[in-house]
Amino acid sequence: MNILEGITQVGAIINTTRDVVEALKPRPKPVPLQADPGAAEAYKCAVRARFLDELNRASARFIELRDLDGNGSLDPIELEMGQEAFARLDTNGDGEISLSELNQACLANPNVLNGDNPIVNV
Ligand SMILES: [Ca+2]
Ligand SMILES: [Ca+2]
Repeated sequence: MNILEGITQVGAIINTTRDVVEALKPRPKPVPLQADPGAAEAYKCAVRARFLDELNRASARFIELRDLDGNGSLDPIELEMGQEAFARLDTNGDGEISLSELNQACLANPNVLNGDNPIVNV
């Protein structure tokens, strides 16, 4: 081995040692991802707002389809339901189911708009 080869080998050993030392350096531990409570709450609010918006549109459409006299609300005949069941939905007792009352009924029973006689089971 001549001097030049010796220097090259020493240089390679130094480089390898440097790489090993670098690889063995302690690394900062990754910070575990944590849920941002503010973001989670904002997401929940957005989902609820969208749900309520969809519910409101579905209820409005339901009333539109059944509102035979066009007064914007539903009476027992338009709903095809008995007085007892109707009275449970008619929370203000005015003899009509408003959009708000229908929304409340749907929130209490998500299946309220299903089927041919939708509010029977409320
Ligand atoms: Ca009506
Ligand atoms: Ca009412």
